[in-house]
Amino acid sequence: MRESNDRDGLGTGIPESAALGADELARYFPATLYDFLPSGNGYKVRLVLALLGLPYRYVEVDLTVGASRTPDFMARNPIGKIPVLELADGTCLFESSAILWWLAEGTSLVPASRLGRQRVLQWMSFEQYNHEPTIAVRRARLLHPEFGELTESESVALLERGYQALGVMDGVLERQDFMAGSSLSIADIALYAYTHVADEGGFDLVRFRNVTRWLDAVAKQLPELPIDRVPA
Ligand SMILES: N[C@@H](CCC(=O)N[C@@H](CS)C(=O)NCC(=O)O)C(=O)O
Repeated sequence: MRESNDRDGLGTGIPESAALGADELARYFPATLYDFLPSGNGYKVRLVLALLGLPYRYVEVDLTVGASRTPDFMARNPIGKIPVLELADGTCLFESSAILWWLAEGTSLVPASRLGRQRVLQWMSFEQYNHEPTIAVRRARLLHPEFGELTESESVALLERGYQALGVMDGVLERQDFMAGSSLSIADIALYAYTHVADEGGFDLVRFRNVTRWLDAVAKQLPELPIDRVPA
């Protein structure tokens, strides 16, 4: 049985446009996204920008040669990581969850209720602490051995912890259609980014039937933008 939590104020349907006001759109867009195409963290931002129809220029930062650690890049993000969304007035936003929140606030992708917002943040925190450090890291190290080859014990530990994270998601999605409730939110987009390519990290999703159903449901609501395609 699925749990409906409409009472939590989660909206229904996809926003047709950003909730940013006309003055904010004029001040902040077009923006520039500093990104690395295989990155799920960057992909989350690409998806939300496309979903909200926000204009931006895409700049590839080649992480395989350490391009996010140059003084020029570190002036945009002192942590030295993509994605960075540089707004038209020069303001730089970093940390994918925080960028998503800034972009989507006021649309149905961020619930209006206090409890709904807590749920979105709780699953975005889970994504950053339990999901991304296992599934994304295993995928990155397999796709790009230049980031450092995995030892056998690292490989086994990442697989085990990644499967644990997928198991948690599968249990939640047994009871409800989306991670934070009954409709799509930025928590789903954050978790979709690396889950939909988990096979590239050696994860077999077949046994997670709720996760695979959810992947299809999320994909149906997203723009046609594969992770390996440079945005137009
Ligand atoms: N918590 C950050 C993580 C960002 C992150 O780990 N970016 C990676 C690529 S996915 C990166 O830029 N690595 C380059 C480096 O550390 O030098 C977020 O969600 O934005």
